[in-house]
Amino acid sequence: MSTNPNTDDFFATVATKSDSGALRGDYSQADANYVVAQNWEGYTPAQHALWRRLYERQARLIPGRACDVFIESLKALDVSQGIPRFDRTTDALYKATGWQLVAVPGLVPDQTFFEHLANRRFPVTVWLREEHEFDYIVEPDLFHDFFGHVPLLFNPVFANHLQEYGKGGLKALKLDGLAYLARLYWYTIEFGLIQSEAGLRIYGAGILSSGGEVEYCLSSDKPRRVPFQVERIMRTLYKIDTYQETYFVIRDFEQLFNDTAPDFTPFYERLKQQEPLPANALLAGETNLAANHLV
Ligand code: HBI
Ligand code: FE
Repeated sequence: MSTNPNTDDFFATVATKSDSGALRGDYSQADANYVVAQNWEGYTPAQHALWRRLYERQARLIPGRACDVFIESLKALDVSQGIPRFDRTTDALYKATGWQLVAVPGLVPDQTFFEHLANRRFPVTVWLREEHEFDYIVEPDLFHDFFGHVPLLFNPVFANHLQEYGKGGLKALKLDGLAYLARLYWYTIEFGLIQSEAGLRIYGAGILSSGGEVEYCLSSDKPRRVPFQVERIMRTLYKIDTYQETYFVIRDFEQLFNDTAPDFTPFYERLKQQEPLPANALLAGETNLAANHLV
């Protein structure tokens, strides 16, 4: 299978987490950092066509819903016509913010994932979902990783934040705080909303790569929309198989960067003494921000 020393542990962990008990990617060619060659030439015309359809659907949904920097960066990336070449994107990205894309077979161990981020490398899965998964997929695939995550890496404040998150992840592993930091990632990088003068906007990659949640998260009256607060987020459980029950809203990317700058050691100590909050909690004194009611 693989030559990585920690592979067996990793596969054992994944087996307990995923329905199929297995990872989909081919890990046999991965190096010690789980990096592989993208092998762009290997994608079939049908896979490029599927990418174009995924892209078209999402691109149609995001005007007035995604934050401006996402929309502008996506346009500049010019990847509407087929599966992008990671090396070409890296050329542009490295110039903009010093980040690189690395190709990975799929999910990688937490430690590896954080080491990449801490070194300004973003792991992008090489395989694309299949036709029958057009609307919904559990594991991150190429479309989620690239379309959802890469555009914001062109924003310097966000790019710096994600590197700090990677360093924080390595620290959290030592402090037994991973569960708390993973909640922060989930409710920001994956499912975060941001305030704008024109109303709420999306910056979370899990939403931006989803066919249904783009509209739901902004317009539905069902979920809560709560001002961003780090320790509150770290206490809050999340759902992985339904739309989110709560979204947390940042004022701007500076807030995300600044509020996550402190040493989380005391946070973790306090959190370990507390019960987690359910995904739909609304605390006393907390504002539930109104939906956008877009038309
Ligand atoms: N691997 N490829 C990949 N992508 C992820 O988002 C990812 C991962 N491994 C671990 C991981 N995420 C988690 O540690 C974080 O989401 C907290
Ligand atoms: Fe993701």
